[in-house]
Amino acid sequence: MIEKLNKPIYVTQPFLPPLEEFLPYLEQIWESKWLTNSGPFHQELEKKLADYLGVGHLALFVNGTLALVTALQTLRITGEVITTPFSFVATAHSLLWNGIKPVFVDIQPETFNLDPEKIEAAITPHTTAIMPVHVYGRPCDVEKIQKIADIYGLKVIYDAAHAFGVNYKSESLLKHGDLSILSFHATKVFNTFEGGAIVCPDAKTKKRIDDLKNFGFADEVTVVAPGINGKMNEVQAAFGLLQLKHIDKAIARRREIDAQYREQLSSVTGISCPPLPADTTYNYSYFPIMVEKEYSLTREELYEKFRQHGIYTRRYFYPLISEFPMYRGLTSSSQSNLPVASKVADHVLCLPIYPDLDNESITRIVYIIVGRK
Ligand code: T4K
Repeated sequence: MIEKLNKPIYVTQPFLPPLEEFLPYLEQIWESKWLTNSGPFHQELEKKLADYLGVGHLALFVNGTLALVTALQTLRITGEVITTPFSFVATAHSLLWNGIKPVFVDIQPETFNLDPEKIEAAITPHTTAIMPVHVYGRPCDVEKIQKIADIYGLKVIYDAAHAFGVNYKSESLLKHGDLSILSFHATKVFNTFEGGAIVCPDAKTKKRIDDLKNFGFADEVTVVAPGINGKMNEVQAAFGLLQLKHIDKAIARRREIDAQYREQLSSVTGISCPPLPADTTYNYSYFPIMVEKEYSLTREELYEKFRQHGIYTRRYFYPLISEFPMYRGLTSSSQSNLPVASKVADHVLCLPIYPDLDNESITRIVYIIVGRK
């Protein structure tokens, strides 16, 4: 028991199926000697994931960042792209990697996502696309964003790194926009150690994506673009197939944890849990709380207190992307342009949530917040 109490608790832990279930996959790889470049497990995972997620087509990637970089190249995006400062830095980095200027727009206080009401004012003759993020897997206002994109002739690429398996109004959230990208990093709801994907609507787009992630090769002798090496290998793909068998159970446990936190934190003054998103089948990928000024500690003090007790919560996403050196010189990075994002980044704290988190650990975490420790 004492040992358990001293064990560090991280914001997340990857879900790992029993090792013995993975060995037969490895044996097949050893047998076939097919290690990468669209092997049999890769092909099977693309089909099974498209089915599971309820999307038309899906191209696997070695990670979510290269999926983002390639998504922009797929649609030949240039100039300026409107995006959010409240995300993981890879979102904006994918723009810089393509020589595109990010234009930051503020977020909504309820969803933490790009505020559609503020998008139009940021559009210039150089704007070619909008790159919103479904932060924590909570849906963006997809209808309003699409309406603006249609009026101004802009593409929409969703960074859906957190939105694996999320349905909105009974349909996959990943169907919105021109493309969506997923991350299958170890810290995500569905992981392939490292990994990612682009979700696209038709076979022709998938062919272009497949070419771009394979150096631009369209066939053995034709290179159509300066593509990257973004291919997922067979070990990752095999692991993904095994994960898929366990994913519903894993999400169900996340849902239980989410419900326990909500119940146990409901009456703590100054701590608020953003309500579950409406019309959404959620994946419970993160559990953010807002540490308000009515709480007995500041967000930083609570974060430190957790650390002293061996609990490693995270301030996702503090600092804002717009505050990093390569972005802070942009006009759109000024704090006066991003008041909501700045406030959220200063008050949010993500509590541990992952399938193996046990009830004792949840109690340990809640005790720290309610001040019994
Ligand atoms: N867009 C968005 C919106 C994203 O959030 C991300 C990634 C991307 C794009 C890019 O996708 P990828 O290229 O990564 O596929 C983590 C992840 O590295 C990153 O994938 C993720 N977002 C981001 C939100 O979180 P860190 O710096 O917080 O990771 P780290 O190493 O501190 O891990 C957090 C905790 O997880 C650790 O304290 C312990 C636990 N952990 C981590 C790893 C890697 C494990 O238990 N086992 C592990 O193997 O960025």
